[in-house]
Amino acid sequence: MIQASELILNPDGSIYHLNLKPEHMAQDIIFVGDQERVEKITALFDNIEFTIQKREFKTQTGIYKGKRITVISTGIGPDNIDIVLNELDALVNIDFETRKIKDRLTSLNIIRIGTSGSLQDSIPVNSFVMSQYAIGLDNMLRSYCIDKISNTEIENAFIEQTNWDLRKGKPYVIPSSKTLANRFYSAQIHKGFTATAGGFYGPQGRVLRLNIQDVNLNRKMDQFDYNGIQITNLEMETAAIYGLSALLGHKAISLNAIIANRADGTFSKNPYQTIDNLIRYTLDKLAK
Ligand code: R1P
Repeated sequence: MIQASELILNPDGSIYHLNLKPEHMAQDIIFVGDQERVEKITALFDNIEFTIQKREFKTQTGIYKGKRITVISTGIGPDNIDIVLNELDALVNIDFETRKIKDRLTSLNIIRIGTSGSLQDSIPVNSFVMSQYAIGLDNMLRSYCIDKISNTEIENAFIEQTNWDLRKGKPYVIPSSKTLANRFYSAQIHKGFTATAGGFYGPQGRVLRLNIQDVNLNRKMDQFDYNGIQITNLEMETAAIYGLSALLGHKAISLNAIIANRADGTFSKNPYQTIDNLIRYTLDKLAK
């Protein structure tokens, strides 16, 4: 039995941070960072059956072209992904009455629609990247037992090629779900290797007033090559989503709207249009 201090439920029986009960969730779940993006997606739905928000976690469940979908905002960063994925998994795989893990486990489909910065000249602003792999630079996942799911060879190549300082923790590399990658790929999307940072400024090499530990990291990441695999883009959630999904038995794919290009210094003139295009692309693939 899982103790009350470990699996925390609200007085109405909903899970602690997300405020959701099991019946509120669909099996197909879209993650976005920004809570305002939730309604941009559900505005395209045929109907919305449920809405709730607590902190940055806004959830809506409804029907798009006959398919029941939940959209949830995760806020920013891998630490939030730890909360969202553990609580979503608890909602489907732990019996809240008995506080025991269910005998039959449910596997969720998780699709992230995020914004991201490209590291390659060849991936310009306003394009889409589907993360085939992700490398977590943030350490969150290292609290779990990840040896069976992480790719040590690519991790070691990254550490060597970027002269990574292990005092920052050991990066972890996790693939997407192959099933979802096949489902969401088309010729209009770049296949990518996404780097997930644990912060927006220093951890992504941005210098405002503080000196950073490695000012050349983005350039070295941009030049990284492992048997032809190059790092395409930087954001803040994908590796954590892939890692926890793999550990918990869920399928995950991350789709990125490229709104900045860190290689040539450009920023999209119409980022909202690019995100809107990716939303429509994703919903149509999901409804098929
Ligand atoms: C940073 O501005 C945020 O934007 C990106 C990053 O991953 C981070 O969450 O994604 P979202 O637009 O989905 O939030």
